[in-house]
Amino acid sequence: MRRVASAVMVTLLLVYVLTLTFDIQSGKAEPEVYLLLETDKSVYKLGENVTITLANNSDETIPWTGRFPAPWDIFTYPENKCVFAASPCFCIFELASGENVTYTWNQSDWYTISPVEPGTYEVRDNQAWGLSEYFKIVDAEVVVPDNYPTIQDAINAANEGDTIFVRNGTYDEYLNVTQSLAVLGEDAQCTTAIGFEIYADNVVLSGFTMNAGSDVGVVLSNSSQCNVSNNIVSFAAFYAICLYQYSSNNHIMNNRILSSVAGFGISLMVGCNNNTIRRNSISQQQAAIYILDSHNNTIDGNELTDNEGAAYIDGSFNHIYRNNFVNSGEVADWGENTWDNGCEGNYWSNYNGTDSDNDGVGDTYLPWEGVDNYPLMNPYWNPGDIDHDLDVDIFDVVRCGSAYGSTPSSPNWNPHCDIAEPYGIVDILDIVLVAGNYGESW
Ligand SMILES: [Ca+2]
Ligand SMILES: [Ca+2]
Ligand SMILES: [Ca+2]
Repeated sequence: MRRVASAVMVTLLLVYVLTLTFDIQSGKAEPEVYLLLETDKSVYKLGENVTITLANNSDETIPWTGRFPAPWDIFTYPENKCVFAASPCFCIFELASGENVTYTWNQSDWYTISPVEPGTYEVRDNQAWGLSEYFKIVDAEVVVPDNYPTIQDAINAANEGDTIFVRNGTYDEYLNVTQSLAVLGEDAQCTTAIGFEIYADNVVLSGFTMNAGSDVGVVLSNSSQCNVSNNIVSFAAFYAICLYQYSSNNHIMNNRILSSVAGFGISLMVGCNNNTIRRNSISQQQAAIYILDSHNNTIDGNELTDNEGAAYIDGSFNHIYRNNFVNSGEVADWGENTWDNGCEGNYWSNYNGTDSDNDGVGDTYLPWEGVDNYPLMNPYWNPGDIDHDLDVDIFDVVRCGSAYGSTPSSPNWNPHCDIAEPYGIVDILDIVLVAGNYGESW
């Protein structure tokens, strides 16, 4: 009875959330005018001025229709706390064709009258035009090239734990990091180096393009608890990102690895355990994933496209699931590894089995490629797509609603619905994640 009552409550809540979503969507002004909201940089040093420009690129004069008089506010992201709001920063009531207004924000929180914290911020128009731009504020002790002309000079001069912020530019340097540092490029598309060798724990490397050539893009050796994320390895002849030896508990996330001559995308060599390889995209490699004598690593949510070999694995107890292997050759698994999370495996573009119970997981030709007992019928793309049919709709909501409150021992348990922490229970946070993605399609 209690479960029925809570299911009814969840359904009511969902209807409310969905109605809200529709209201917001229908109430939103269509972008009939061509306005541009921009910041002058994507990453700022703490305390540096942020210049925000609103430009009218249309043929018509645009009047402000909403609140007086500022056309935008600044929020923390993702907390969405306002740090700068409609105060009389501009006294303008219209913007003529071809005109723009700029405002320089000194990173002061207008409510607390104190400097804001480092983090991600969003500047968003308050006239319902749907304009929004994100920027980052980093707490960097050292800026390249402002303080040092080369990245290596900055690394050598830095103290343990410092953050080095590297502005856009091409740095013809192959870098050695031998102490705990954060090295942050301004914009991965525009901050280029040859590659990085890391020989220290707790290193953060983010925001670079590695044009590695005959060198390795990023190599970690005896390095643990490092975070290598949001980088592009545009060309590496042999190894793009390589955990070479005794490097454990690292996060390798959101990197993009592009074509190479005969290379390996992400490699884990000797004694590299408990690493997380998540949401990277890897294309045109001899082998996208290569694991040698390494254990307990998690490889999930990666996009592997047009590789000669999908994965060569000579290690055990690794977890490989929710990856999309698109046109990506053979799999060789010489160890004892898990290719699913208990209910979902990977998507294989060559899988031609059938799904008789319509849960989005194939039921024939198992295990696919000799490894995957739960091959997905469609690419993995959105946690809210419970039935893996490439949209988040009422069927996904209903599946989650009927599993509400369940744990693995419950009769209505559906592991597909357990998409948000805490895992092991389908609760309101799982429902909220589905509702938050409602209406999305692939
Ligand atoms: Ca099935
Ligand atoms: Ca769906
Ligand atoms: Ca959960």
